[in-house]
Amino acid sequence: GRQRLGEHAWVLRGFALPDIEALLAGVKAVLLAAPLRQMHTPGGLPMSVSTSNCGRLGWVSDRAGYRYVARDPLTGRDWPALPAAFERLAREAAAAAGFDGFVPDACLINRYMPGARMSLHQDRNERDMGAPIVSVSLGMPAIFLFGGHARADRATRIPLLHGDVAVWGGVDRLRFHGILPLKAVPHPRVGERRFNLTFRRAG
Ligand code: MD5
Ligand code: FE
Repeated sequence: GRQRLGEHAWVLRGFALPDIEALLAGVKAVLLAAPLRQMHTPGGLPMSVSTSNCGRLGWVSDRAGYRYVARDPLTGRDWPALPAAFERLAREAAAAAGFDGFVPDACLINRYMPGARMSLHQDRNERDMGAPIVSVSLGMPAIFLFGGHARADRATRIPLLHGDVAVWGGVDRLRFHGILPLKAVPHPRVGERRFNLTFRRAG
């Protein structure tokens, strides 16, 4: 089913389930070439999620700020290519939410262990604000905070489960959002962790 969160924001329940094994194999392959690492906020604090990327551009954060770069600062190499299953899922999910022709050039992989969280923020480092963002949840459940256009706006709590895909664009693209601290509820296939794949048009 499709659950509408906003004018241009949808959760596609279980949309990724038919492709789960290909997605998990893709995550494994990407993380072998570009290992998970803890990024730091521009203020110097370590984030509680661990992160890597694939695609032409990857999101990084350090004392110099948030930005997209073509090379992994840890290895000095280009980020691994988007696995074919990633690209297809992102395109099909975007189309199912009304965004035809989405071709992502960046996939951020966030790994949440129990207790990890993401505080309320906006995604505003992408050049093309006309393109949607597609987010795929794998593993342990999370509670997503879907806020408004001001930080102080009340946020709705949305559970995101293994295989759910969320798509945001248009007037909903710049909403504040976050993830509450994860509870330790081991997932039978993925274990005590959650992966989130976030597909963007960054360049
Ligand atoms: C996550 N990641 O579960 C989330 C899912 C990030 C991040 O937020 O920046 O790495 S992405 C959900 C999202 C993206 C853009 C807009 C909105 C939600 N929204 O308007 O609610 O690791
Ligand atoms: Fe975000």
